Amino acid sequence: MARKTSAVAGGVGTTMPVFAARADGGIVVDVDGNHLIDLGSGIAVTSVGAANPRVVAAVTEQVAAFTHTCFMVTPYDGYVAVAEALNRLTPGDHDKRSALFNSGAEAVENAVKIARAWTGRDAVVVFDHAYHGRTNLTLAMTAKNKPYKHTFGPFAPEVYRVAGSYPYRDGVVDGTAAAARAIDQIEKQIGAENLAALVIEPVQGEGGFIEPAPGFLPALAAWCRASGVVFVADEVQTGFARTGDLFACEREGVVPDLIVTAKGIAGGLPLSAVTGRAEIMSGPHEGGLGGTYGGNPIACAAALAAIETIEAEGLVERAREIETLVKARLTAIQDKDDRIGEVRGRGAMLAVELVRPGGAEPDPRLARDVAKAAHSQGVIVLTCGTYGNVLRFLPPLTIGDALLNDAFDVIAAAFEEIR
Ligand code: PLZ
Repeated sequence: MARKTSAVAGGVGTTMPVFAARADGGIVVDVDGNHLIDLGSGIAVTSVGAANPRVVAAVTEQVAAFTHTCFMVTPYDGYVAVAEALNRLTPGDHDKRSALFNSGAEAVENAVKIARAWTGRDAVVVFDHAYHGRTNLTLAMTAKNKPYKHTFGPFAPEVYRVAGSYPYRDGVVDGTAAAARAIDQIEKQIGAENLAALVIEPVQGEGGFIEPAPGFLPALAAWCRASGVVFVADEVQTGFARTGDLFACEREGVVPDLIVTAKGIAGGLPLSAVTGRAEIMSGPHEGGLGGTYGGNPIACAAALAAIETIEAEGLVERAREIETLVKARLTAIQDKDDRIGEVRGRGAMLAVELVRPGGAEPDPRLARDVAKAAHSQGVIVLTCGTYGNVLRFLPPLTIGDALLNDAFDVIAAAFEEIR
């Protein structure tokens, strides 16, 4: 940590002062030989594990063959195979195309470019509590000031924020009513004819693991279709089995025009994608989309292995089993503790929102203290939320029940101790 402090820019923070030596199967081993239980998956990335044998073999083979040629110079099969897999697996059976990039933020930026090229319109709608990345355009799309936006403006124009759906806090349990509120704001303040894209996380991630009220997403998607607005699902955090569906949009049968994926797509290697309707994806002129490393062959090999693992090992079903186990543990804690305002989430994307007893006032200090206590007992947990008062749980889908139960014993004890 001393070397980190003197070598690494101070703006780059770490959750724990622990350096990893090895990781897999829900365990991170640190350089001192301590074993930590991983309920973070590197922020929802290593869903198939952090050293999945299929991924390791595929990457090893590819790295020995060639590391890079640049797909825009001399293409290679892996990129095309990943595009085919994405076109096959993402919601909807219409004709699709995909383009590959490096990070979630880069893919979100490209989804906006594609939507603007297709519609000839400028405006982009995003929601309260949204998180879409840390590049300039995606910072404009991200809601929270600190730590993301503070001192880093000015931000890209033509990004408009409207009310979302947060049943625990806004009390609107009818998703169509919440959608009507957002649509009214859009029509009054922007005008559908000026709107290129509506970009939404089907379950909000960094903003607090917020599931919208049922009906919210379908109503927005229907309005977009009727208005010629490109409906973009940001499934960077929710995608690839994380929520107990391959993609979170599937839960309500929503078929996005464009879907943005990253994180869980490639077993820990940096890869992201935009997949969508063939006609929309073909809007930009040839050469208009790209980047030196986008769809790097090693990352593509990893993605094909990760996708094979998700399908072969039934990880969608496993995410649902994790939900059952973890929700039971969390509601057992909540039954004895009125500081847990809500237990929520889907699959292996679960959270508790912490509040002051007897009300709903956010308690970020409790979230920090419980996380710290868990860390000191060797359990990696993360916090999130606009108010910093949400503890979130994102175990790898390959973790076993025994480790999960060990971890939630620690978390239950932390709630008992911290009063
Ligand atoms: N869209 C929905 O969750 C990344 C960010 C961590 P990148 N979330 C973790 C941090 O503090 O930087 C994310 C996301 C959603 C986009 C992104 C951006 O993905 O790969 O981090 O660029």
